Amino acid sequence: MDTTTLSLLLNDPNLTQVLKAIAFKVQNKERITFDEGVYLYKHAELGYLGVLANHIREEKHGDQTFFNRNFHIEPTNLCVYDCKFCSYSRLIKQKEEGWEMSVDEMMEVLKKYDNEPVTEVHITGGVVPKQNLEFYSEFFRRAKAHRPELHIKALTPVEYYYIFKKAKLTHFEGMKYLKEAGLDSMPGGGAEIFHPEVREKIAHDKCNAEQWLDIHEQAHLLGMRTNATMLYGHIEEYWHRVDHMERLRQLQDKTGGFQAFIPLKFRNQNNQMDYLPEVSVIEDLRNYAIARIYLDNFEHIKAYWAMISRETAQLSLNFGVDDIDGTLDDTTKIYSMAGAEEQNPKMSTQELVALIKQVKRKPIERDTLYAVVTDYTAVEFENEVKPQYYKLPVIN
Ligand code: V47
Ligand code: SF4
Repeated sequence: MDTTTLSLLLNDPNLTQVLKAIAFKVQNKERITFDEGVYLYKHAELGYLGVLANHIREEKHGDQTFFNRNFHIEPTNLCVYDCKFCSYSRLIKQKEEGWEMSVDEMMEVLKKYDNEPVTEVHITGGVVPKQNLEFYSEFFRRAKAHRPELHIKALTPVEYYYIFKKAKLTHFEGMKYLKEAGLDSMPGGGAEIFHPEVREKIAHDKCNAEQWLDIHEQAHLLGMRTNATMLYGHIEEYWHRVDHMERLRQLQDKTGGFQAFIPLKFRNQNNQMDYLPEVSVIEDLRNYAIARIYLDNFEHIKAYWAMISRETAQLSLNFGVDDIDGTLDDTTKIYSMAGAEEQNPKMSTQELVALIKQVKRKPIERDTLYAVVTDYTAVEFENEVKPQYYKLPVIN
């Protein structure tokens, strides 16, 4: 455990009083305040944040680095909403550019993985009237009947709010109905930035913060585990990020139902906010680290490699991250459309393991609920695989 580096930091005479007080809090496992969170964003440099976040990460998980074997189904890329940052959806009126799957078509995608050792299907996409409560309950029932052990992590409060309202159900009734149909857990999407000052500018017509949080709360009450995301690096200010994490921290105190926090870097291609520059990798790492420090009641901080690149995912493991999501298998279009480096994100288990081992961490395949499936620390593959990067730096 990295206590020496933290002790060295605590004795650094150049630290401001506030940074020193925060470091002591981390050492004593005390919670930092809203103002201290904002102070970190404004004043803390990368090295300092890395020491604190890595200390917390190693206290919680040692060198263990989690991933799972999953695939995505994106039932539609049409959407009734108009989020300004979204590169993925086509408004309903541009229907010719979109797809909208039937339950049979979704089952066909699911069945492609019949002989693959995947443990999770992650379902997310746009919001359309036809994909309603009955549509999803039929799909969940058929998916469970076909492959009972496959974990269904599906949809977000954005879809649920729309679906339950049309079905005239409360959030609790709707979640209960879908849980009984086979829904196991909920991914973290749709959170964006909670504060209305930002939300009204980037995602004005979908569920608001209170509705998003309430649907998660009802899911937690029903015993489901869920994730939470934050879309950062666009028009928000630092205090909006802290406000976002504060709301999550409060709900987590109440229910304990969140598993992972996943910061999502705003990517600026093919959307209505393409005039904004993207933030730097340094800012990405600072953000992971501050999330690790602020969200003391979240077990896991996840870096979504398909979005931030394999190299940044490797680096993030020293800045509080302990999970890099899954193998994906080429089934998600959300990030390639938004400008992420990889057009068809896909990594074999062997490649993921090599990526984690290269930065001297322990690769652990987990299921959705973080039960260990395989510890790859001592596993040697027959044919050595080197981490593959989508591009190599050009040196002139
Ligand atoms: O809610 C949309 C984001 C999210 C852009 O829970 C964008 O395990 C960046 O939530 N730039 C969906 N981000 C993806 C998501 C997710 C991903 C991986 C794992 C999990 C999990 C959840 O994608 C949306 C939105 O915040 N998004 N457009 C964009 N231009
Ligand atoms: Fe629709 Fe989701 Fe895109 Fe918003 S982010 S427009 S809700 S698909």
